[in-house]
Amino acid sequence: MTIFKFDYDGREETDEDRKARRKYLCKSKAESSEKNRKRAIVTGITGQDGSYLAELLLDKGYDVVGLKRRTSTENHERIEGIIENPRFSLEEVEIADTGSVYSAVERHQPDEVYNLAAQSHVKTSFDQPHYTIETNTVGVVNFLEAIRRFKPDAKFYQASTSEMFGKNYDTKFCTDDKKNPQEKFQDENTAFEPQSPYAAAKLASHHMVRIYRDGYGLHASCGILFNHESERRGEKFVTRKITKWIAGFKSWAEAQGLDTESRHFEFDKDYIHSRRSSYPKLRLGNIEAFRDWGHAEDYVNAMWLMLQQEKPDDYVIATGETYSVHDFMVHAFEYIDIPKEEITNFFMIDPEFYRPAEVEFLKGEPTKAETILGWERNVSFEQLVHRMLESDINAEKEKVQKELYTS
Ligand code: NAP
Ligand code: F7E
Repeated sequence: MTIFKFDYDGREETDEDRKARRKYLCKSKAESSEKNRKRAIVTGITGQDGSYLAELLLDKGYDVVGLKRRTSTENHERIEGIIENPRFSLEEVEIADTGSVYSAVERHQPDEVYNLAAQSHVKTSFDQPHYTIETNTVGVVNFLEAIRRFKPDAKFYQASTSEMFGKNYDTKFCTDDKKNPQEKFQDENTAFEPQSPYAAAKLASHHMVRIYRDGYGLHASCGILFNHESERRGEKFVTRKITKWIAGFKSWAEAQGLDTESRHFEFDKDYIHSRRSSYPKLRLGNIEAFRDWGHAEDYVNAMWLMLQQEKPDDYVIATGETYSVHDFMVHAFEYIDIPKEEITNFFMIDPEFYRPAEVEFLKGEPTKAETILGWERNVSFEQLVHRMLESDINAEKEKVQKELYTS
């Protein structure tokens, strides 16, 4: 760095001197604000949560290093909005590869590390258990070790999951009323009983984080996040599968001349039923499973809040409401004016989508996060369903427009 001395040997400051002094002061101000900026590493940057979290951190003034694994073609759709941001950089790191994880932590000396990368699909974990353990457990140990060795004061966030509760739940008022889902819940004290390789791998990591926190004093926290969805949700998860199907169906119906200009189209239902064979039905597995669904934007804020606490800890992040997959479908179909009584005409059960073991019921109790972190959710269940549908319907419209222009 050039050192300017604002000492002109007794002579008056010239215009040239003044310009040089201003330039120096501006530069040193920029350098010092760069030094004061927090640096975060975010793994799983190309995923749903990684993209929302990176946006949040950039808004808060962080430098963000996004880690992605090597892919043969680019998959930057979710990070298109931030990729040009000068405070954002992208780097290839396979999290199960110890050397590349160590190197990233050693070189970047992060203040905060958010580990969101994972093989995140529960059904896939039954088909690929080894790979799931490699990514979801070995990958986490790699980061814990890297932080312990190269940046022990870095704060660490681990993406734990409600899937770890598996079959287990607690009940309010000790009634154990199985018929009333509102009586049942899971919170930080509920015992874990994982039902899939995905959940078992995440639970092993959950314990490893606690061990590094207690054993080495790392500031390492786990968010036990219940299902959270969004317009950016992966297409193999049930909510997005439903909203994408509905958008595709609506677009098809419109192409048949069955829609009006308005969002809520009217159509001759008998006609649609008779023609429906030309549009494949939505195929689903267990539609009786209950989930606690929130919006990912609200949930990434909880991740950040956890790392701003003086003490590391684990927190349940959830809405406190639960709906079945069937309920989700009812709300989603209603959006395009297909009433509850009629939806059976539009989907079918396909055993291919059943899992060897299922988690039947999830409903989180987020009181600890609300009290200690001051966390709150802003997007209701209805808003979540509508936002996902609106986004998929708009995407379908754009697709049709493009096809029109290119044909
Ligand atoms: P997601 O959309 O599936 O994103 C997962 C990310 O991990 C993707 O960027 C993926 O890269 C990356 N990844 C996968 N394997 C990797 C590897 N071996 N090395 C490096 N990167 C790898 O998942 P999400 O919904 O954002 O969830 C984020 C985290 O929260 C995950 O750990 C998930 O298990 C956990 N979680 C999610 C929920 C939920 O409801 N969304 C609830 C609880 C916990 P590609 O883009 O190349 O595939
Ligand atoms: O399934 C049932 C399925 O795959 C939800 C991940 O983000 O949340 C997610 O895991 C429910 C299950 O999410 C289909 O059997 C019925 O009961 O959307 P999902 P998930 O398994 O709850 C947790 C918290 C995570 O941590 C995970 O990373 O829906 N279901 N029919 C179906 N599920 C899928 N995928 N496809 C179907 O056709």
